[in-house]
Formats: sequence, C-alpha cells, structure tokens
Amino acid sequence: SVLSPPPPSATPPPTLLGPTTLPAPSPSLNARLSLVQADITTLRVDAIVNAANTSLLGGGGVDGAIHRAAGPQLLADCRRLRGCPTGSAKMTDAYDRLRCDKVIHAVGPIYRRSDREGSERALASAYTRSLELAAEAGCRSMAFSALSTGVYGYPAREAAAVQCAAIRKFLEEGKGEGLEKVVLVNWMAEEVWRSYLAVVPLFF
Ligand code: AR6
Repeated sequence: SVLSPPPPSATPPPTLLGPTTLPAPSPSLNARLSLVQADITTLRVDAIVNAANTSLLGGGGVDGAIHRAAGPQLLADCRRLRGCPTGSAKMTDAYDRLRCDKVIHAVGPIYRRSDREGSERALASAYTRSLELAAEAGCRSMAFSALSTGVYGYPAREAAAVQCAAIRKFLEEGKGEGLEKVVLVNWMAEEVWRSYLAVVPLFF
C-alpha cells in the first residue's frame, strides 16, 4: 500500500460505487499510485489535472494557481476549446513555469446533496475522462487535483472514494498500460488531506 494501513476503527468510505470491501489490489497496481501533499504546479510529471469549471477560462483555487504559473498562453489555448461539460475533460499544452508537458482541464460537479448519485457519476466520469486523455497522449505519469473538494463543496471522504474507485477501475481494466505513475495531490486543505489519508488505503 502507498500508506500505512488504516486504523481498525476506519469505516468504509460512503461510496455508492459498489461493494465497500474491495479485494486487495495487486502489488504492481499499488506501486503505480502515490498520494502527496504538494502544490500541483511544482510537479514534474507528464500531465497535471486541473479542477476547472465549464468555461475553462480560469478561476480560483487550483485553477487560478495553474493559470498563474502557466501564463497567458494557457488561457489562449483554453479559449479555443470553447468550454467543457461537467463530468468531462479537455487537454492543452503546459507553459512557462509549469514543469509538466500537458494540462488536463477536468470539470467536476458542484456537489448537490439532493443528487448524490448524479454528483458521484459526474465526478467519476471527470476522473475517467482525464485518465483516457492521458493514456491517449502517451503520458507515463500524471498528477490529479482533488476535483470538486474545494469551492465545489464535495465532501472530501466521498470524493476521495470516488476518485480512488475510478482510478483503480481504469487501471485494473488495463486501459492505462503506459501510465506508470498516478499521483493524487492534496494541498492547502488539511481536512481534505486527512480524508485522503483515511480513504486511499482502503483502495490501494
Ligand atoms: N495544488 C494542488 N491542490 C490545490 C492547490 C494547488 N496549488 N490549490 C488548491 N488545491 P478547488 P473545485 C486543492 O476549489 O472544488 C475554481 O474557481 C484544494 O484545497 O480549486 O473543483 C474553478 O475555476 C481542494 O482540495 O476546485 C472552478 O470554478 C482542491 O484543490 C471551481 O474553483 C480543489 O479545490 C472548481 O472547484
């Protein structure tokens, strides 16, 4: 596992995605996954995944940080994409002070307690689409922002479970064979980090 096992009192994640007790993943799958507390704009990976909105024209949070680091060329590229629906993602090059080659702009849902299932479906699909784009582009490493866990209000434990389940499913289905390293990135939000520490070891 990428982390030490959860304490015995850890409850399974409140995910709707299926059985809450998964069989242990293969060691080779575990070796491809890591969880880090870092500013995603500083990472040297093939692609980073931005938590964007449907306009793809920038915003606050991690989106703002990525655009600040990349400079105006990224925004010009994003303009040409003409937006992106919730639950999907689009890819651009990276610029200036970013150390990655590609930026995947993923649009997670604004969390709606009244439509938990719809929120979950959209979040999972934003992750899956990002993985598909990275795999198609031949990326060997990628780093994910914790989509929707900031301004979009997704409860962090649930979001972590949805993220882990989507990534594990994709890799176990053999769709991302070239993806040697998948990094889950947490930054700036201690509560989100603690949730990931509790949930990730239930999946990897
Ligand atoms: N590196 C990694 N993670 C970060 C960084 C960073 N530099 N900065 C913040 N985070 P958010 P959302 C974490 O709000 O909830 C924007 O305005 C943060 O602690 O950036 O999907 C967009 O334009 C949180 O855990 O994204 C959209 O309008 C996580 O990144 C809207 O916010 C995501 O928080 C998207 O909201």
